[in-house]
Amino acid sequence: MSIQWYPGHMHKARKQMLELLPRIDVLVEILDARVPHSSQNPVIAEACTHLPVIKLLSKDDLADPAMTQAWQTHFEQQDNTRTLAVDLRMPGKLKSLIPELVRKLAPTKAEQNRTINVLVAGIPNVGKSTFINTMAGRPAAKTGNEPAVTKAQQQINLEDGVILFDSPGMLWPKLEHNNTGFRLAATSAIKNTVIDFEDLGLYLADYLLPNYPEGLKERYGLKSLPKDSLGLISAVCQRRGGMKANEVDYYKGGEILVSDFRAARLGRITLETPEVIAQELLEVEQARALKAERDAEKEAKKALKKAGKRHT
Ligand SMILES: Nc1nc2c(ncn2[C@@H]2O[C@H](COP(=O)(O)OP(=O)(O)OP(=O)(O)O)[C@@H](O)[C@H]2O)c(=O)[nH]1
Ligand SMILES: [Mg+2]
Repeated sequence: MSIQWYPGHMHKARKQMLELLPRIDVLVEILDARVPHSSQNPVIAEACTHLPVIKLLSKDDLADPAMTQAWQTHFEQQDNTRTLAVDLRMPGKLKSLIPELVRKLAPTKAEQNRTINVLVAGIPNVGKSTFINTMAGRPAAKTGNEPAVTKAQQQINLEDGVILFDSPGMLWPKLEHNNTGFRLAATSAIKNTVIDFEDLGLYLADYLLPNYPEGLKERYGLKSLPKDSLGLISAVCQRRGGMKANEVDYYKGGEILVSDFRAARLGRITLETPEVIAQELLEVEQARALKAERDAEKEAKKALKKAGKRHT
């Protein structure tokens, strides 16, 4: 199964972002620390290559700390890129650090005491509006634990000569690797109504069994773990009310597992590593090359057929 979600308002948001870009000095790209690569929107990355970027890894409180460190090291190898891993709901270091970092990344404007315009962008539900509110110190933007809460651009003036532009969460028209769709669905970037929780539950079970066994054992009171994903979902159903007429309800079991993951009841978990992503990018490249080859063959056949017709 492949998950896709690209409603019309995201297309509109993309257009609005492109219109705003000439005024922007710094990009704050918010990524979900549980899926730091899968939550990077290639459309935003491509449009903003000319801008210095602060990658904020949000929901740090839910992610595996060792993996977050690995991802920060990975991202900081890129030019003009700083990273911070944070719980965006907590003002803590954010309130002083962000204006300071922004000024460092836009030194000319900072020296001339001119206003610095910052675009806050990212996929749905990643914490853009929460970040704006934390920085503003008041509930200036609407937030909510579901994707597509913000529908239009909004700007907030901070006292330090920095303007933050909030924007609607954006995905892109095609999620090329199936795992990207699963990871975005698991972390609530995709609307629940387009998710098949049976498939998503099995995907998550497959990943968690070898990578985070202790959290599963503890949450579901298991002395040893089942050998595969079907076995895990079955155990979840038996222990957490997912049986229907004495049969395992895999859809319900998937919903329970996903909900426990989302609330960090299985521990702090990250769903991807830089190494796994490097492998998946290769797979995407190979799939693209294969498709290009097939398309070329089809075109060649069509051309041959046309030429044949002309000669008869
Ligand atoms: N645990 C945790 N929750 C967070 C964090 N940041 C945001 N949230 C929660 O995530 C949910 C989504 O936050 P929003 O700020 O509305 O996300 P958004 O990116 O503006 O979402 P859209 O406008 O729908 O694109 C809310 O329930 C927030 O409370 C964080 O760092 N940790
Ligand atoms: Mg929002």
